[in-house]
Amino acid sequence: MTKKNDPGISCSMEEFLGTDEVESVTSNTSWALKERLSFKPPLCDVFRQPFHLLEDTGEFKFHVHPEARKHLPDIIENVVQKIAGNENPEETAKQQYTKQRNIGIVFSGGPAPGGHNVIAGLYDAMIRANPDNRLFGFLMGPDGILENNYIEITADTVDSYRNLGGFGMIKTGRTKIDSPSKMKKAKTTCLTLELDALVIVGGDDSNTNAAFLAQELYQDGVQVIGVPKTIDGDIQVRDVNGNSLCAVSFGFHTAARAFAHNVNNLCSDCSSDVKYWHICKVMGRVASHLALEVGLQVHPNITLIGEELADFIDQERIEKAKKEGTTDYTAYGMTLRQVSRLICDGIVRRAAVGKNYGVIVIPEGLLEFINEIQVFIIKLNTIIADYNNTHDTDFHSQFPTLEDKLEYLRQMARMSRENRMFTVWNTRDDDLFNVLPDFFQEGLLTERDSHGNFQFSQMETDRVVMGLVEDYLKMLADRGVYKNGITVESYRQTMEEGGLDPDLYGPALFRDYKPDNGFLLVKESIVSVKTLKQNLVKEEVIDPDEDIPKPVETIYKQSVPKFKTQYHFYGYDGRGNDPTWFDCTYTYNLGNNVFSLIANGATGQMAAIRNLEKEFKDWEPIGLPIGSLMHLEERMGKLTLVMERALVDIQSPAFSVFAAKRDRWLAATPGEDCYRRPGPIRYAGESEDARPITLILNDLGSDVRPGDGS
Ligand code: FBP
Repeated sequence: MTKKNDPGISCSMEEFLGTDEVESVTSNTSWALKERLSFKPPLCDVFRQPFHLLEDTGEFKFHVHPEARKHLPDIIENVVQKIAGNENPEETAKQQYTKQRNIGIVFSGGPAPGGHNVIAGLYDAMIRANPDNRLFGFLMGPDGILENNYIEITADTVDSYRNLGGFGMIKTGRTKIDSPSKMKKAKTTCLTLELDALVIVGGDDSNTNAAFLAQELYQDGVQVIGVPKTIDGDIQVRDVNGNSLCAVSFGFHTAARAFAHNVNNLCSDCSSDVKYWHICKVMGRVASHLALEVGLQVHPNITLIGEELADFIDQERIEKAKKEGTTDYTAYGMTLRQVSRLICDGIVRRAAVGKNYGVIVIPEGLLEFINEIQVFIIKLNTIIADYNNTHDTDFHSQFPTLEDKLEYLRQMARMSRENRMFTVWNTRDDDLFNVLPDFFQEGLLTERDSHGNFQFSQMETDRVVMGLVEDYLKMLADRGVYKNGITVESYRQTMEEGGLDPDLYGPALFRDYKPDNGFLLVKESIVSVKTLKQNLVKEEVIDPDEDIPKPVETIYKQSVPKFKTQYHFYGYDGRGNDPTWFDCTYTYNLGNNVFSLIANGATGQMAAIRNLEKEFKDWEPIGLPIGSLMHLEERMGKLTLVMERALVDIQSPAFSVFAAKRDRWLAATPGEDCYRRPGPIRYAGESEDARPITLILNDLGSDVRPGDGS
């Protein structure tokens, strides 16, 4: 390589491209990469000891499901185990701990920042115990196990992925090992590779798989350990007494921080050009944990939390039904229309103080919590299935267009009204359904998958909600309710510059005209130039044959809001982000934890860290019995044993703080907005955001009684 030493001497493009300087500035190895690769996450004290043992604690209890007891007999008696240091074990224990092992590891499901550090932590711990230990990484997720497709993970492989995001080292996939034939294939691979242990890094379904594999491979002596991964943050474990044992899965913090940083950038943007509402859909298949964390990190003007909407009770409907001597079973859970009204209310209030812009956060899984959507899906599933069962042709061929399908539904609703007979589809269903935008109606009426299930992931949740918002805002604008507030100063300046007396026109133009009001709102009855003139004439500030004075028209035009939106989706970007300090450290310790569990013979356990909600010095590595965390859930139409997923607890301190502060964060008052700058992701050194805010608040408020307003 040549060096272009003298900038004064010209050279050919070919020579220029061959210089060291060009090579260096365009190299794949950025300074950020070098820094990340060399970062050493701190280890929990216990992992500084050369050996570890597992202490069974009788401290934590679970309600074990009888089905789990029946299907997982060899691992169901597992308990919570603490990893304890053991400086000087007996010789046999030492030999057992350090014996040569073959370990397999697989990533399962969507990527989550920190996965590579699980591998790094496991690798470092196993090499410390015995340099001959071997680690095999199954490629492309569980398919790698089924097809015996793997790489051997070496020191060089590990060193080139330390502290990096993604699952690039061995990739991932969503295949489930959920049938006897797949179980058999998995077993064959484990035995062929002479694995002592298999590590499954995944979400609720993958950890469920880990438990069943642990049972399957028990007699063969292959241990199976799970690791809690998912950006959705819905792997959270508490015992029956509410003790938190795993506050969050890894990857959540990074994804939330990445989303928060980007959402905050939009807060800066919208409060600068003051013309857009930025609509931010954030990932999270069902639970709204990510949306809540983004809300707490950034204070966007409006953040929706699905779990809260499902919990809503419409008192008005209940009272009305009571008066009529009936019960309204549909008064529980918010409807889409109510959600859109809620958003509109915020938009209108902000516009009134001159803020016709803002940021709205909508969780990806929102529709799961909207009662009527669930009801529609169930009803339409039934209607389509019934039609197909009783006719020679199928529903979609018979009614190919949306209009055909709607007409069929209308007929059903008419039948229920005219004949006063019970049909699955009644007039109220039809009314509610017709409020939905076409594309959403079409989505709900599309063909079901092979199991007859509706695919939520195909819905554009944000556009569904905002479509209704736009319609309603238009209505509010037509009614004169949605208006831009005008500052008193700008009103007076415009009028005086035009040679008009502001105090003469003020009472005719504005509701509650007071010169010392911060913002003035044009009267509701003024919704057009025509109605403006009518008002001015009525208030006798101009004659009927006089034109509207230019400054007055200018003020009116300024009061008419334009609702302009920009849509953003935050999901894959945050999921692929390099991990935060929290996730780097959490996962590196999880990897170490996995080795301690394996070296002590554990199987059917999930590696976890207790006290994640506290400072790092309090973190406590533990093993959790996966079998005890299972319950029955409907999957593909049948009840199945799965690890329980945690939704946002609307009684939790974190949610309560959010709920108490959100009106302030809407900032529908004159003056500055309340946006918070979380800053970009950090990984070196502790900082104020060393943990998710949700965790910090839940810890701070752990002694506060729910509903205690004092
Ligand atoms: P995991 O639960 O497998 O970690 O994945 C979660 C997730 O990132 C969700 O937030 C999102 O809805 C989904 O994956 C997207 O899945 P896909 O990668 O198949 O598009």
